[in-house]
Amino acid sequence: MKNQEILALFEQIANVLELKGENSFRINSYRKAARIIGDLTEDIEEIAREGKLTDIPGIGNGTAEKIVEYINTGKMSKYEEVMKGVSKETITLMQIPGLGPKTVAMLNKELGIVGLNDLENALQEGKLKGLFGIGDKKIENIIKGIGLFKTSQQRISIGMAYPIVKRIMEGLRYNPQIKNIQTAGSLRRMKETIGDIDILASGTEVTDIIKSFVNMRGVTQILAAGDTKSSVRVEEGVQVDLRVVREDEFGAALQYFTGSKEHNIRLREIAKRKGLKISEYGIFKGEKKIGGRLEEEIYKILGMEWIPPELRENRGEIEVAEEGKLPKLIEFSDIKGDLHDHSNWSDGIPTFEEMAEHAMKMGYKYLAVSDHSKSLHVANGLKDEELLEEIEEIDRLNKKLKGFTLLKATEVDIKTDGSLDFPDNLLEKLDLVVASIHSGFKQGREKITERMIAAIRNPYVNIIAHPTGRLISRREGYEVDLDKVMEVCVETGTALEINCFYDRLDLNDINCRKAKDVGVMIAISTDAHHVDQMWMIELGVGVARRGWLEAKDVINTFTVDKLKAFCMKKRKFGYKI
Ligand code: DGT
Ligand code: CA
Ligand code: CA
Ligand code: ZN
Repeated sequence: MKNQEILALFEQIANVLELKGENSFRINSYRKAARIIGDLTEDIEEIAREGKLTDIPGIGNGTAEKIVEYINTGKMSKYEEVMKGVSKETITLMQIPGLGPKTVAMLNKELGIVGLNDLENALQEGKLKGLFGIGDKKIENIIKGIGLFKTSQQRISIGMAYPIVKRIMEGLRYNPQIKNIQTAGSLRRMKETIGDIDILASGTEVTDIIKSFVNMRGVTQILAAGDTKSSVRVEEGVQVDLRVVREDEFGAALQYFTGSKEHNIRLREIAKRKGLKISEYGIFKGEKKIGGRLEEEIYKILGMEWIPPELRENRGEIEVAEEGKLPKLIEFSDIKGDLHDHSNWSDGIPTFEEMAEHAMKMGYKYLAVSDHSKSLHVANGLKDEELLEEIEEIDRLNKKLKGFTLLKATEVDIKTDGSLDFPDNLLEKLDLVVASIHSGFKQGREKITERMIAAIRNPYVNIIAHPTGRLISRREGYEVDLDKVMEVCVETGTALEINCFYDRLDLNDINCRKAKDVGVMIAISTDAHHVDQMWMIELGVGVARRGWLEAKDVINTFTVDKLKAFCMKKRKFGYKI
């Protein structure tokens, strides 16, 4: 169905004509045509085939000819003619929310602005103010529009993509025409940032499926709507691609569109060596299709185990799968509790009761209350006596809870000199101690490494939280020698955290794999400040899986007794000077 493509062409023609200052009658006729096509419920190709385009009220001979030309040749000469002499940069400018063709034309005439760079410079130099029709409010809107446009061009964190996908899948899941639906691309591989969201569906009524996709709640722009593929932009700025394939090709397409590209290239080489061919349509021996309905078939026919999507980065997974020795990756259902959470005693929102209740709902057996320590004033860190009160309060509540334990914990600050923010005789009273760096980021690699190692050597410290301090797309993190840190972690029985908060995901996948290789235990924790953030554990499990981790590598898969024993063991034996 080409309705959306044709609509977009007419809209673009109208915009460029307006930019060029053509008379408004012609411009309006293209806008009108675009609107009429947008309202059609039938496939425009079908109508054209029957020669009935001019039967549509508002579509004249000239418009009909252009539609037919596009359907037959894939080109529209009027469009190409109109676009002549207009730079891509200028077209981009018109895509910025708040900037229409008229404003862009005026900016070009008055200030010689051609593209985004020029516009940003002019804004910075305050040149826009005072131009015709441009007041403070308009300038504010343009700045906001540029921001929105830029985020729409960037990669987003997987934690931002996740809720969007959830909403989309929920919207489409109940469409009876869809047989099968799955996410693909970097999202299915749980990569920490996502360029665009890929969704794959199968079903027979392709046109209807695509129509319900482009009409979904949250769609702000239709980028393309073809016969089997459609791309839209949603209100959060990210692009979403939907491909609809045949039922018997679903597995092959899922394999292909999950990627990564590097993984797929390697698989195709292996197929070739075996005299086979794989594509998004199936796996073939000569002309004969020998599989493709299920993704598993592709891997099986190629002589290897099915490879979980998170491993598909061509980092050795194919060779290991050929030997049949892939790890049994950790799953959410292996997780028995969350070991880093904040309550309303420091800078969190929930009460202990609310935390426990939500944790039980998630199927957990325990949850650590790890509020901040006194030096972290911005986070309302607990004073010594407040920690003591917190401990008493948790003890009281635990007596009431059945089959569930709130663990007495803290996120104690590692101060700039490497000492901890609470004395040992306080830490001793806790079940579990999480320690982390929140200050002195610029101290340099050697000093920071020393600080962290000093904390790891404390017999009460069990977990180092967000070990590198990075914030995705916002902050690099401090410099730290993780090899050295890991060495001391192994020696002392101290775990490193995968902080699941969507903008941290720290440790990352590569460092997790390194940790596993040298024998460091991992904790997967959310750092939730609100119960509605506890779902992010799924993001951390994704990172762990990308780091090849199994349940046995992760301390919060342990039973509460085993976990407590893990912590006590360090106090008794693990501390070496
Ligand atoms: P992204 O969107 O940048 O986060 O990364 P992906 O991996 O989702 O990439 P995307 O959306 O461009 O394409 C989805 C998948 O489709 C990709 O992982 C593998 C497959 N694919 C796309 N283009 C090619 C290609 O040219 N060759 C191969 N082998 N696979 C491709
Ligand atoms: Ca993608
Ligand atoms: Ca894509
Ligand atoms: Zn925290």
